Amino acid sequence: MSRAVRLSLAARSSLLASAAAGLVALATSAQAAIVVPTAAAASSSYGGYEAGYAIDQGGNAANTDWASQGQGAASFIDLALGGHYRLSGATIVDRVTSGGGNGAFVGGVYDYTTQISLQAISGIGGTALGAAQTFSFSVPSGPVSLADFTHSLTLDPLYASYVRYSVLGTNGANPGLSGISFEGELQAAVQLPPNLLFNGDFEAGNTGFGSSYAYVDTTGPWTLGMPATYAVGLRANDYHSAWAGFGDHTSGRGKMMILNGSLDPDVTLWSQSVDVQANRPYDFGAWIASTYPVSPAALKLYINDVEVGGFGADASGAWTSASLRWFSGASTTAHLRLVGSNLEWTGNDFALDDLSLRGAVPEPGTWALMIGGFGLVGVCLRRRRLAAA
Ligand SMILES: [Ca+2]
Ligand SMILES: [Ca+2]
Ligand SMILES: [Ca+2]
Repeated sequence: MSRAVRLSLAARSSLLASAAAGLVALATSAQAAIVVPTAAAASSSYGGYEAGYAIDQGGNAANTDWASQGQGAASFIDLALGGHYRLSGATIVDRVTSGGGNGAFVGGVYDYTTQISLQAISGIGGTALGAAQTFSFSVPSGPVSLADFTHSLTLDPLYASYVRYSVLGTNGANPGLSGISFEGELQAAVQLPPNLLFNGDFEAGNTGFGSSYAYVDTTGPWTLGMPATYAVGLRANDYHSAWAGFGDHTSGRGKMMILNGSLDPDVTLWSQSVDVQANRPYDFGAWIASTYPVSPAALKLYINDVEVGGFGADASGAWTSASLRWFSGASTTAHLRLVGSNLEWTGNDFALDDLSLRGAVPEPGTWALMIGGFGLVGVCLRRRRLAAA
């Protein structure tokens, strides 16, 4: 009996940790499995060598590389695991196409990564959690094969929902990764509250949202050359030859909203209305990247014509996240509206992806109720097991 109580307390503290991390624990299990990251975002990427190539699957995945753009030993890539895991091992494949084109094994050992670290982080683009684990490799000599780029690592158990792979040593300017997977046990399935926005990832194309910018349907070297225009596409440089060619935020290979910022204030660049519950906190999330290095965009979010807050783009090709909290008050509808507050012509060019509006995760005061509820589920399962025995 006392043992059951202790287990139950452990389960509760694990739930508390999950809740603190902004995750809702739904179930637990303990089965060792290969864990393939579900999403990746890199510190920088060469066009055609986006972060998604580090986690792609299928026949030619071992020959497709993410390559950092000139960041050398400061390069890193953040990985989402799609759940909370106890990781005991990792298999990494260094990039294999240095000296050739992406998609075919070259085996060039320039850009070879000689030291890395793996560390749990709070989310993609988030903060470090706990200690980093560091590993070193020697540059192979002579004829090379895929095996010379493949490293199997044993981890001190690394508890993580997100992992940062950091390059600490390399003999080239553009290190990267061809592939990465982990071995681990699922600790808790995680599920964020549902995204209330439709087509926030833009994968459905130019649909489900409003904009006072002019929609551009055609690719070309200058089709997004004018202010207050936008497209929904795969790469910014498909619409403006001076812009960067990085992949979308969702998968590195999907669609995003690509915009040339307006010169006029208060022009709606994106809007959508959704139903909400009264008197509840909601979190708006967005990912934004500059498509041109000059004068990064700055945006403001209005909900029901009240300014909620602002966020801005960073460097060209670098996805950064924004999170703004809004209280619904008496409202049962939220009309979200994004406008630009940088009104420059030169620069002020950017991409948006993975917009979301979600009910805020429970506040500390409501954890007790939530955990009490899970405790009851545990009691029911134990009774059923006793009855079966
Ligand atoms: Ca790959
Ligand atoms: Ca997308
Ligand atoms: Ca512009």
